[in-house]
Amino acid sequence: PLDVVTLGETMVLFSSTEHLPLEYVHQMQKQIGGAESNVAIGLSRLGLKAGWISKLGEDPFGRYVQKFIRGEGVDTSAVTYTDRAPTSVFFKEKLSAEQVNVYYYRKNSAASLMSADDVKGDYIAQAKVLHVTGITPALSESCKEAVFHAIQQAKDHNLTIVFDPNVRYKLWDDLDEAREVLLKIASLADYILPGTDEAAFLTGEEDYEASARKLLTNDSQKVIMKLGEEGAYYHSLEETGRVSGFPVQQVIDPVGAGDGFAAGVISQLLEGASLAEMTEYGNAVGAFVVQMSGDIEGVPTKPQLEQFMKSGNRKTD
Ligand code: KDG
Repeated sequence: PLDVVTLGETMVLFSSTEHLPLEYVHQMQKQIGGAESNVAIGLSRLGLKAGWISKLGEDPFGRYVQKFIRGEGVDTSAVTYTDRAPTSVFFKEKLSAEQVNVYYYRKNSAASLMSADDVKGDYIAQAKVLHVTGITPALSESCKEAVFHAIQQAKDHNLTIVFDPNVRYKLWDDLDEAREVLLKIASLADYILPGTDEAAFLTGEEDYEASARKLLTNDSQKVIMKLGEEGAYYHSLEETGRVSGFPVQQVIDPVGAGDGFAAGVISQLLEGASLAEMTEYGNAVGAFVVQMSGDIEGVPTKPQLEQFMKSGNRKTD
């Protein structure tokens, strides 16, 4: 049995090791990155069993991605391979610690060929939580169908659905379509985890409390909104609140913080914790991740996380 199932594309990531524009970088570090596998790996480090559904190219990078993710303890038995398209890659340009750009080489990738057929009901039924992001439906029509099929399977088998909008403007040709698709998924989710700018994009509402309210389309839904270093804000029909962020000594690489946040939230959701506790854990894992290079290299194990949370030097308002 699994605790959590997620689906999406993971790419080989080439990351520059110096603060330079990419055209001047000579050496790069080979890692992997993919929002959904980042969450699965995060959950695995926190002691939970996560499964990741995807499609990889029948090539060395495909094997590298699967071995890496499996090596982190994530179940990859639902991953399939194709020889019709390659495993995708992306490059991370670091101009400074906070200023990071990504360049994708992922059009017509192996993962973009994923379809509803790749999402098996029996596999989803093993888990308690389905995690989806707004990246997967942007990859192709068949990937979008795969996401909606996964959501339907999750509903049929009573899983809790967690949705991170992860708006990637570079991946959508039409932003109105993006908004429509992401709002549709949000309306089907139990937990929605946007950033403030994503919530503003989706609702047209700049004020974050108002946009959280607007994202709720039924009484049982909950929004946990990331406020960056300020922490996060939770909103449900019964309660709202803000949980301040954890202090970070030095930001090394902000990419992956949102995925760490999702892993922290989901780990507590599975423990039956309160919305405030879920938010607290999300903040803590997010703060941990930004202090190391790479999307997932900085995700803590459970003892590391608890030690960090106990150390206590919290930011005050
Ligand atoms: O959240 C981090 C992701 O953005 C990164 O790993 C790459 O999955 C990725 C994407 O599509 O942007």
